[in-house]
Amino acid sequence: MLHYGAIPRIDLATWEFTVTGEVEAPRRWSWEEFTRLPKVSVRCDIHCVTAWSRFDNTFEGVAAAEVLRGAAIRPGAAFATVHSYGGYTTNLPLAALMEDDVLFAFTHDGVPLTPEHGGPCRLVVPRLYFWKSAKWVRGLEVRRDDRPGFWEQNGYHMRGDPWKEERYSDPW
Ligand SMILES: Nc1nc2c(c(=O)[nH]1)N[C@H]1C(S)=C(S)[C@@H](COP(=O)(O)O)O[C@H]1N2
Ligand SMILES: [Mo]
Repeated sequence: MLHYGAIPRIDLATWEFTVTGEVEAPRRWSWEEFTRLPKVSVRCDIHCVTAWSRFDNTFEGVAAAEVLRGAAIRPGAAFATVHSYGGYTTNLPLAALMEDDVLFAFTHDGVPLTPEHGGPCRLVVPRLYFWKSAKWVRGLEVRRDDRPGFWEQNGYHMRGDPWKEERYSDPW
């Protein structure tokens, strides 16, 4: 499964990225502002939950920790919902999002992300299964509770660590 639904049409003139929810200082950037933030480059392997992996990728963009810097996360908030254009969501612990290899990427192996692969901007979380790496991102919502995202509501694991093979949630 590469993505659910159609590739959303995104106009850079109206693109925005927001940080909302349990923060004292909500943030909002235009494309021009967002792409002027300090950049990082991350080299990683990626693992889809349905068995395939893609080795040795280089992504460049803005570190998730940089995006959250200055937002003043409220005490008690420990999770985030990532929101995408098109309606996709996924949930992550803030601690996983703050790892230094997590970024909102604009390029893959030196070229701008294609719409198919999440362009203009996608999340990349190398240490978790790739469904957590939301394509076409438009913002982060900081939360106190761990609200399941799109796949997580449909049986995928809340955490998704490939090394622990956290693919699907246990039925209960
Ligand atoms: N917005 C959005 N992001 C998404 C998905 C999706 O359905 N919608 N699918 C996820 C899944 S299951 C995978 S495996 C990867 C695929 O990324 P790729 O198309 O760049 O290989 O995107 C993830 N990000
Ligand atoms: Mo996937």
